[in-house]
Amino acid sequence: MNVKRRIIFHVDMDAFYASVEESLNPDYRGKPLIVGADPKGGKGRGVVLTANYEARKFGIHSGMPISKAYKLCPDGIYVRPRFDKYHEFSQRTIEIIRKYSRKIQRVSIDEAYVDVTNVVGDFQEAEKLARKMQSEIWKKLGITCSIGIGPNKLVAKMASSMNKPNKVTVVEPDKVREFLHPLPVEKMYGIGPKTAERLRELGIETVGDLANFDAVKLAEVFGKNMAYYFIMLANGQDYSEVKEEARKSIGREITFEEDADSIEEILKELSSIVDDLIRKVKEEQLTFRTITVKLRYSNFETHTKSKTFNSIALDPKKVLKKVEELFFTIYNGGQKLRLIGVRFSNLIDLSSQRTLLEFI
Ligand code: TTP
Ligand code: MG
Repeated sequence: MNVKRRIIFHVDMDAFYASVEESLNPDYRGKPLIVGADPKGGKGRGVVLTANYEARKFGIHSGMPISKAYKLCPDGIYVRPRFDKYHEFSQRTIEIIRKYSRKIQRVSIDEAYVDVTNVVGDFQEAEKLARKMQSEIWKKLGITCSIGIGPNKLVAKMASSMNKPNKVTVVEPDKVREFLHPLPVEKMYGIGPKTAERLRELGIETVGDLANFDAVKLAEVFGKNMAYYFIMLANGQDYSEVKEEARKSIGREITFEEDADSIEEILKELSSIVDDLIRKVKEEQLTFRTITVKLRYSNFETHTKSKTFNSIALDPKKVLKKVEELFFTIYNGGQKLRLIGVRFSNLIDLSSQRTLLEFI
């Protein structure tokens, strides 16, 4: 069987929570910024969630006690996390990536695999595509990411983490071993610090040492399955697919810069969300039957309301009317709004329906 050579991206946002904060407050750019618990002048409890690259120069990293970070960098900017913003940026990033290839697997709030095998002809074209993706994300969202490109998910993941921030790292199939073998074993994805210690006891220091180690001896120590897994890793082999999640819905949420109480402002926002979503739905040759409206008040009280229709005309004005009706069934005019969102679900793929009709 002639298996087509795959080309996979691993996209990982740089200092993600901190980048979003910088995008929302450009004054923070170029200064050490730490997202996490309140340092309370060095007496605060809790940890650093992430730090931008300026703050990392002081030795600050994710998971560090905030009091220690404060000692290392008392003049840094310390902000509390705003998870709804991070989810919003994450969602919007995925929507940008989806324009390049629909075969996407999200693995966390800030990383995704993208299979571009059917989108580009070779690794050179893949690199160009990655740079275009990076610059579109930067232009539209004001955040940077690093992209690893490889013949499989494992290599792509290793490549993106090797070179940050705002980098593209390409590892072509015949360069995989060259790329992986000099790395210390604990740098290998899938090998934790405890396993690395046991490997070191066997004299295995680098990924290359692991690849060249006697397989029988390895199996005696770790068992057959584990040994097989290590050898696959050390040779950069991975046959797992980019598992595309079936698209269940398409939505957009907006957190107001300042909590909103003007109905004009809210309706204007709803209208722009609907326009944006209808455009995307059309682009992806989809239609939908269910509309959900969500709102969150200043005190974080959250309400949603959904309605399913037999069919919906993809006309922004008509859809907006339905969205507004749903909105007014849950909106209490006396309270300020923090967030507003619209989601379309019960999606129908028109492109596959069309081919189905051609068969009849
Ligand atoms: P990461 O991708 O691990 O880190 P990062 O994006 O901040 O930095 P890098 O440039 O090295 O990729 O994690 C993504 C986000 O997840 C991060 O911005 C904050 C959050 N996070 C935590 O809340 N706790 C943690 O311990 C880690 C590692 C991340
Ligand atoms: Mg990241």
